[in-house]
Amino acid sequence: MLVEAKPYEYSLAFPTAALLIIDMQRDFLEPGGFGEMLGNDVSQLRRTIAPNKALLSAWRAAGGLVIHTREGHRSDLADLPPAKKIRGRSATLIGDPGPMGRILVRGEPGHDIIPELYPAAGEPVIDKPGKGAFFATDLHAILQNRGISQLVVTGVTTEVCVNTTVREANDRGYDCLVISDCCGSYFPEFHDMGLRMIAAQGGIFGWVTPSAAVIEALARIEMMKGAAQ
Ligand code: C5J
Repeated sequence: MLVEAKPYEYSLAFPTAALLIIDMQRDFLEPGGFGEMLGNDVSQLRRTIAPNKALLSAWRAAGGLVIHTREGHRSDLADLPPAKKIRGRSATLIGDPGPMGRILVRGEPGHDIIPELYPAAGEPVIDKPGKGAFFATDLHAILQNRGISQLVVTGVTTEVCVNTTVREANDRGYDCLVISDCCGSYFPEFHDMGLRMIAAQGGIFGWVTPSAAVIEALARIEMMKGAAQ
C-alpha cells in the first residue's frame, strides 16, 4: 500500500511492518517529571500524545505488531556507563531520587510509559540502556523472528532516541517510515532538522510522513480486506 511521504512514496507492506513507539515515558512527558525538572517545556512532547493514540488505535485495529521502548537502567546501575551518568554535570543524575522515583531506573514510576499509550497485553516492551533501541537489546531478534522488515517509528525525542534508532535500523536493513506529528523534541528546531536529516539525500535514513497518511493507508487496507471476504 503506497503512503505519501518524503522524499517519495513509501510502500507499506502491512504484515511485515511494525509500529515502534520510542520512549513515551512519564519522566520525559509528564508535568512534574524529570524532563520538566531540567527546565524543558514538556508541551513540546505532549502534543505528540493525541496523534500517537490515534495511530496506535488504527494500527491495533488492523492487527499490526506494536513494539514499545523505554530508556532506563538496572536498579543497581551496573549497565550505566560512567560517561553517561556524569554527562551534563546536572545536580540530579541517573539513579538519583527524582520527582517520580529514581531517575531512569527500571520499575520506577517515572520510567514507565504514559497511561495514554500504555502497552497492551502481548505487545513487546524493549528496555534499552542507550539512545538506540538496537543497542544491548533483543529488538533485532524479535523483529527477525516475526518477519518484520519495515518500521513505522514514533516517539521522543526526534533528534536523540528516534534518530539514533532509525540510523541503527537503517544499517540493519529495515525501511523506516518516521511519523512527523507523532515525534517530538523539547527543541522545535531540532525536531524539524531531525526529520529533515532522515529524508534528505533521497531518504538516506528513511521516509517521513504525518500520521494521517498512515491512518488513511490502514483504512484502505481494511477496506480491501473487507472486499475480499
Ligand atoms: C530520548 C533522551 N528518549 N533525549 N532520550 O530521546 O535523552
